[in-house]
Amino acid sequence: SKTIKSKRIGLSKNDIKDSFLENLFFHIGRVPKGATIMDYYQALAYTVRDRVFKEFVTTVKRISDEDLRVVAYLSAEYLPGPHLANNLLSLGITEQTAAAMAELGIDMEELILQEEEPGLGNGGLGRLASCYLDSMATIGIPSIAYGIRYEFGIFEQHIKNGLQEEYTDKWLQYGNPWEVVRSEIGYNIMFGGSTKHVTDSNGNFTVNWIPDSKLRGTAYDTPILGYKGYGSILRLWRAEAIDTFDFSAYNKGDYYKAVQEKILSENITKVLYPNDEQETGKELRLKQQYFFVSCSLQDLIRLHLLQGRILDTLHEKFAIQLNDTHPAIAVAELMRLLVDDYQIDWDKSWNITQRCFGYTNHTLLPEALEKWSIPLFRRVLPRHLEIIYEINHRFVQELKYQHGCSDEQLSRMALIDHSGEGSIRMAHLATVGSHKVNGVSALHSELLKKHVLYDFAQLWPDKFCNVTNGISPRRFIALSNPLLTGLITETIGSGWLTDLKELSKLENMAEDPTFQNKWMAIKQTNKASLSDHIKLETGISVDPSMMFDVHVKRIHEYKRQHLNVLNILHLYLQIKKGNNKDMIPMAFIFAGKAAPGYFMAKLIIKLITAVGDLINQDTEVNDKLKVIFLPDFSVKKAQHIYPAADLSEQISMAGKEASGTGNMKLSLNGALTIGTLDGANVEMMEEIGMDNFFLFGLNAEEVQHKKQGNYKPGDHYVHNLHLREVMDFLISGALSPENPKLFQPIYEQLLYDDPYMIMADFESYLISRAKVYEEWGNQSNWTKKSIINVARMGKFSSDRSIQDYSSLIWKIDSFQNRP
Ligand code: 26Y
Repeated sequence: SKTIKSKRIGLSKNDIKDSFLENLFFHIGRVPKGATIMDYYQALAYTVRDRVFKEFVTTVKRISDEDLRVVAYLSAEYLPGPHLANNLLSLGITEQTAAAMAELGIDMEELILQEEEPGLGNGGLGRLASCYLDSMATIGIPSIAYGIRYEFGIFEQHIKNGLQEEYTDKWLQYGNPWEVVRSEIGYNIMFGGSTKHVTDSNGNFTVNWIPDSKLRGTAYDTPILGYKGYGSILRLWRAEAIDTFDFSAYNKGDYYKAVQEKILSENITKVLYPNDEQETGKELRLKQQYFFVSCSLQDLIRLHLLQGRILDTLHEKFAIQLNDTHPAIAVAELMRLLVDDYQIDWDKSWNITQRCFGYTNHTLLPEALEKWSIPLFRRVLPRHLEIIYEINHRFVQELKYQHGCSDEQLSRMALIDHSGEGSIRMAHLATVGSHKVNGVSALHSELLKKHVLYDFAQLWPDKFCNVTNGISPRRFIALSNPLLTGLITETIGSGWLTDLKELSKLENMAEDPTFQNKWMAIKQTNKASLSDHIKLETGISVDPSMMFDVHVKRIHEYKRQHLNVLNILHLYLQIKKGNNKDMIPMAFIFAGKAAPGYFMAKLIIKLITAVGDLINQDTEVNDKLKVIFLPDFSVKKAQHIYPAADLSEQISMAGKEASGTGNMKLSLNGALTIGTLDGANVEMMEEIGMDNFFLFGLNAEEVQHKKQGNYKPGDHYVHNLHLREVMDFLISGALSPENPKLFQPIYEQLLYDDPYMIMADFESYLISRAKVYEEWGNQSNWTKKSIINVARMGKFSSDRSIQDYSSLIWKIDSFQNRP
């Protein structure tokens, strides 16, 4: 990289300007006269990418020269957000690039808005993977992230008549300047068919898998640059047909059948499944998982052998992290590669496998625990089924004869669930095949050991650990909230962006009136900007002096957006009754996607928009209340919303939210939290302090206890007048005159079943909200709390999470800690 001439990748304003014009000409084939804004965006993207590549190549060389241990992060989802602004920030060239563009009469901000973000994930889990990649690159943990290059990412959400409609996400339609295709890096992937067990002439026993279809996975690389740091790579696989793939069809002269097969093989990476809980046995999804896992493991083996090493040491050179069970088939696939393809004996292969893998669990929801039916699995991966049976057999033997487990324990722990047609429990496969298993918050890790993986935690207590989630301060404050970032840096220097604990230096300022005024003014500006955005997107005017109460995340019953709605209806009814003397003007802002097949979640969106329609137009209430549903929540939109929030809604039923990360993003931007003792809220409150956090609701233990007793949601309806009024209003038809029974399913579920204990937590929510209003009344006091919230967020940097993974699980040193 030393031989690359500096001008081509120079960081001065003039070098950037020159390369921009060159790229516009040589990459896009245009001169400024006649170039479109998209042409400009692409030319700037190439200009920045060249500079990112330089850092990337330097890091790769160092890993190879020093023969360093590398993290391979396996995730079916990523949500990197737009790359351009982030790379400018990481390179430290935002200002000179803006100046270079300005000299050409171009507004850089406008170019930044042109970028389509890669929506290659559903929500928290995908975004977490991207925060971790950012942190690994920043700290200098040698890493490669593997995933799927979905042609269509998460659907685009439109709201029509208050209902969600889904449109395909064509993120690649104008090309993707951030990736390079590595046509020479590709692997053959097999599906279906049968296996043959043979003993060759030397008496060696081998298994041949005779598949009925094959395809090729090709690597598409996106370089990832850490903040003033190192390079990493996001390597995504795209499914393609193998040229000479279907001999039988060609031989029979059936050209069209062969072409048909070709098209089918490309389907594997067509589309992201938009579910983040249930996915009932979709064959294509299993194929996606196996496809990307096999490509990734074959790639790791290639890289390992390329360095002149032998496979026996694979675990010394790679720590492979499984992001939930979506890539858990890797356990069986690595065994297959070692045993069948490289003829390493079973015990040795198993030792390597277990030492390679770590497994991160992200959910306790029973419906989200992946299971694959055995007939389906056999059809797609016959050899892997045999391998899983063998792993299971040996595991059960060990439990029986070494640990004296009872039959009951055996059937609870086995990899195979024999009920019905039989199924494979992927969480068990991942747990047995890994040397470490972690949850994503302290509470979640405890509950994991107590419930979902209880028997395993008894058996192997040392295998279990916790790594509390974190977020990238670069993405979620430096990029999203430049004003606040400026004020903080002006006050405590810039070290906090790579050492978030330094934010604690802000504590001294919490009561300083001048500082408070600056802090408040920034929040006000951010709110005005969101308000403009809301007007543009929805046509609704929101007064920026209202309190912005923000509830943004996937729409799920357990996240209880409808609990929030019940409170809004309560406020509405109070105003209508004239009880609005000192009511605080509030804007309730919602955003989030619902899984397309999730009836209740979609009905909750309709409920939010119906309440909005009722309130926003009613002049008797709309100076006190506004209800907004911002369509098509994404990383890009999120960056707009977090900086403008006053209050953060983190109100899941305790025990259901594994961690949450939106909670951290909002608090880092100065919002106070109203929340339950769930997921990472618990640790946030520990850090922030009870006085600066609005806690309410049952805790996880109380929820558990109530569920086991005989919980009667109707009792709360009878005893709480406010709840009764709200529920009666919900069923009155006033929210949907054209279809008075529209919300009956929500009403009846709450009243007669209430699986998420909304009725039980309603009163406590209202009491906690009353404290919110009281505190808001004293703006200086509120601002002090806001400053304290930010000052105490140090723990929740994804840099800290990555340090924890490195020391507890991966045993990898960062570049920073090396001589
Ligand atoms: C099996 C398939 C349908 C599936 C696909 C996606 C299942 C789950 C998911 C995604 C889960 C997810 O996003 N979980 C969230 O992970 C975050 C990062 O750890 C947590 O903060 C959050 O609490 C959890 O819900």
